[in-house]
Amino acid sequence: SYKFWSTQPVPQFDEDPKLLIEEGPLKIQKVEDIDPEPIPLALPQFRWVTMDLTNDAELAEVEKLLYGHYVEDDEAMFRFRYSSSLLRWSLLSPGWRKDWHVGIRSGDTLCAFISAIPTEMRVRDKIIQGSEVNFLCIHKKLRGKRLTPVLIKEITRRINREGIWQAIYTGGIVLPRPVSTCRYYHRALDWTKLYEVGFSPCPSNSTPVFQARKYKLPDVTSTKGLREMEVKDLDAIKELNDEYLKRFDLTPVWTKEEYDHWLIHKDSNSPERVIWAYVVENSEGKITDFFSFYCLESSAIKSTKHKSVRAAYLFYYASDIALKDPTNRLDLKTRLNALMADALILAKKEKFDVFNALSLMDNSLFLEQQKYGPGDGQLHYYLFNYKANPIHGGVNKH
Ligand code: YNC
Repeated sequence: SYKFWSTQPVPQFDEDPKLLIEEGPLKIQKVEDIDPEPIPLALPQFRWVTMDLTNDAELAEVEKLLYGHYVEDDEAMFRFRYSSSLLRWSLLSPGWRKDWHVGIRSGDTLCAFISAIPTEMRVRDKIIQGSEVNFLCIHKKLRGKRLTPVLIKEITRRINREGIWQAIYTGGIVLPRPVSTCRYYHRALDWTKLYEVGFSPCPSNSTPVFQARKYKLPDVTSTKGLREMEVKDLDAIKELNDEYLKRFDLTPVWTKEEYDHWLIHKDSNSPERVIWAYVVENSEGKITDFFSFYCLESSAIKSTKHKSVRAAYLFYYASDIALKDPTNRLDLKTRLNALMADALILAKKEKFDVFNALSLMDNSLFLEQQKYGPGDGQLHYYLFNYKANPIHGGVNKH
């Protein structure tokens, strides 16, 4: 019984998911009919605030709220630790709106947050001008008070006021009704640290020494022509990735500016580096492949030995092998394994402890061979105000 979600324009669990349906919006509205006033807050000490994330002090407040109260694993051993650089990358993307960085203050203290960024997405053959909702977080002392529906209604109102009616969001919990579900996979880079911090258990038929050896990596990469991506590669990468993504049912549609934002590291605005991207340039100067990963640390809440785990998350990648002959899965498998082996080596060099990937895109072709293991966590993908048939392999998330 989802008291709130049963009232929202999302597919419900009692609707047969196996029936093929015509895909599209569930509810059509007009901007004039959207209330210009904020959703009322029941308690007098609470007030709505719009956070200015270009202001370092306000950004630090969001960072602090998430640091103490954002997503944890089931055993409360780890909590996502979004750095200010990562928040800037995630929330100040092209077209961002200040109005969509929504907080609730109690007195001067920021005690809840929710955000959205604009994004164009493609669901099968249809393009949607939508939004991506993320960083819903309520202070631990204010849980269970039904603040979540208020935050969601307020961000929905602010998005609708801009004439946008669809959203994509993800979560570890089951709500009505996932359009896709993925599993997290983890590949140890520093197995000993992951063991000490309680992330990786030692199998009963193994020893710590054997495990550490199992995950050892070469010192240097092996793909010829592999180098860091640069601004001059943007047009080639856009062309390659746009083509590659056509093979999937749910994808973002990026402008060149968005490729630049999401893939190119900029020294100037991030003290801590967030994104790494590499391309393969062949002897004729053509870009044939690329891959990327971003950095998201987790606080090790219970460890006395380590403060945090530094995780690389596989982001977008593409190979022109998939485009030359779409039926040839074997060559694609060989190529992706070579690329992903190099990604592990580069991430290890950059001092990451673990490499994470989801069961989406073409990842099934390399996860096992690259010694990833399935995690406990599932990630459910949701579309707001859009009915769609089930999709296998969602988009990436950051
Ligand atoms: C969740 N994660 O089911 P029902 S992911 C959505 N997403 O409603 P209360 C959630 N809904 O069942 P609490 C949710 N978690 O009665 C719970 N709910 O229908 C629903 N954790 O509200 C829940 N961040 O305020 C129930 O719950 C109702 O105090 C209960 O707070 C929940 O960012 C939460 O995991 C998650 O900070 C805020 O536990 C809190 O327990 C917390 O009494 C740690 O709420 C951090 C955490 C979630 C990360 C994320 C994506 C959010 C998507 C939100 C939906 C967006 C819809 C699209 C809007 C735009 C539309 C357009 C156009």
